[in-house]
Amino acid sequence: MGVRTVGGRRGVIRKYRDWLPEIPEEAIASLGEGDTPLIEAPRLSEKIGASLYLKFEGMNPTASFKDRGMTVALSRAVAAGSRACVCASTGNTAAAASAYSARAGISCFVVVPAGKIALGKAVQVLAHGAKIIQIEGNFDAALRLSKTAAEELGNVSLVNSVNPDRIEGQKTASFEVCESLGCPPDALALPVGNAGNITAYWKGFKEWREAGLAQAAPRMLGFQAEGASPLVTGQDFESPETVASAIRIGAPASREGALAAMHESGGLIESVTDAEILAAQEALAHEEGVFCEPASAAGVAGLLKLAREGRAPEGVVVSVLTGHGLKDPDVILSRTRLPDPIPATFEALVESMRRVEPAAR
Ligand code: AN7
Repeated sequence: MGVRTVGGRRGVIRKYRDWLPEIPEEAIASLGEGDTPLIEAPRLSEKIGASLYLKFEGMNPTASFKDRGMTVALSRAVAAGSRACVCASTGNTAAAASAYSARAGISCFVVVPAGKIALGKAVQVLAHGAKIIQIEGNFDAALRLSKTAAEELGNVSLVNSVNPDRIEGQKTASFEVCESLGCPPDALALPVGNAGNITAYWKGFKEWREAGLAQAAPRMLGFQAEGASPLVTGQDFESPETVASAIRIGAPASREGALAAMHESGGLIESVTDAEILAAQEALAHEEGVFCEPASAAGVAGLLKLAREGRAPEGVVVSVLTGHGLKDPDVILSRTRLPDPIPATFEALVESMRRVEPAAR
């Protein structure tokens, strides 16, 4: 029998079995992913002029949305007899592949751009005992190498989102959004890097509608970081650059899926600057109490930009917060720091509390 979680979250395979490719019970590798909260965001709603909800995917077992696709990919790899998996990653795919490989009992190789993945994600890979290979090249080079490795070496599954099982698992997030709201939202805003997630959400919303569970599907609003925005400019980026390391991708593998989602839904794919991303990350943390990593704030950054330009969507809007803020401590520590210690006296405490600033800047 597949390894179960008992009580609480069932995991997306057991929850949405009929919507997914066939997976034998004994092959299921799950950590109870999915069922993440949809959190109201009243203060940001006011700024945007719509009812904004945050789908907080940082609440998954490895703290990013990747777990939804990885449970399906690893379970199917095990069912097919794979002895190992390989992936390229800007960090979160690596963390999820490492955890689900450990759960599935197979080896895991992750290929990453040297020095370019956030600290928390690298630590996760090391903790799970996966093999991390740092290359002197960017994500796009890592993906090319990983594909070739999977093709040339026997029994090694590629678990990037070019693997359709990843998209199948990730589409379950749209089902949850529809179930939580009772209907699809009017618009869904999310960050776009390799473009697997926007492809998966759109597939999920279409299937929900085709099954007769809803009449409509949301407008898909994708946002790339300006320094890594090939879907906006129409040109691949040879040296993508952004503070949002998760979406530092110059040649998205699921380009077609992303463009189809935009066109078919009457949506858009635009870019936001690093400054806008960091401001949105801070607004989410300071004003709504939700701490996500920089890339995950791109959707809210985009909505705030559209609002400033008088183009914000109306009605119910969901923004997907793809990963947890603890993944990338450096980005916070580069802007703020812990204050110096004070003497352990009441006077010093009061004096310190009187100072206006909440933390040293
Ligand atoms: C937090 O881990 O590509 O558009 O290798 O980690 O589906 O690529 C991560 C992507 C958004 C973009 N937010 O999703 C990887 C990787 C976070 C992410 C994205 C990523 P896609």
